[in-house]
Amino acid sequence: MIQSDLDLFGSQPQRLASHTVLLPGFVLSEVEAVLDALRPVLRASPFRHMQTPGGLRMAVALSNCGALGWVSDEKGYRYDPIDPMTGKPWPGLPPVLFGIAGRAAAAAGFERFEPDACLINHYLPGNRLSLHQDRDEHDFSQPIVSISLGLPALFLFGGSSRGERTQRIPLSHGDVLVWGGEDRLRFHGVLPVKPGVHPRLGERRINLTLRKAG
Ligand code: MD3
Ligand code: FE
Repeated sequence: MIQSDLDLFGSQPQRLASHTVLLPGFVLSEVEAVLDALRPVLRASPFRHMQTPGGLRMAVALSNCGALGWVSDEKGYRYDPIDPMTGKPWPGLPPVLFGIAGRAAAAAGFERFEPDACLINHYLPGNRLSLHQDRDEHDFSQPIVSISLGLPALFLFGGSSRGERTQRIPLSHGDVLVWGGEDRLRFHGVLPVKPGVHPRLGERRINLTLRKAG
């Protein structure tokens, strides 16, 4: 098989830091199953723009599935079992996402990852996510698994303090990124998504982050 064929199906895992692994194209063969699973989730709990505790509207729209969902409002950031938009529990975590998360985590060296939350971010061209840490989860010993779909993006991979230099890492449709251990609390963000049309998802980027929140 020639190299360009290999790239179509994803190349070898890339270790970006001691406990951070990029799995290029890890979900490419399962994208349709993932999209089929997301459709009913997003019908029940549609994308919405949340407010930051400072009163700003987040540019990135989001939803959740799983026992817990990440929410933000004037009172702060937290995980909540209830979708504030519907007053009902978040849709269940689709088995296909639970399965991918476990296999990706294991491929990156984290055994027995059992996520209970999946944050679904929706980016339009121009949308960015400013530098932050993910620290609303209960147990930082558990990794996070991220699945990127649609338009590509450059994610910013920083250090354990905000001021440290950041690396820019491209994330493409079908890529999975796993980070844990001493990388779990690194600052990170996403640069503004460049205008474009993805052949399957159109003018958007969707990122799923599977977490053990509770
Ligand atoms: C964490 N999402 O939802 S995931 C988030 O693409 C979030 O929507 C981004 O950050 C997104 O909280 C990024 C990928 C990511 C990449 C590198 C990291 C998360 C990371 C490095 C350290 C810690
Ligand atoms: Fe994050």
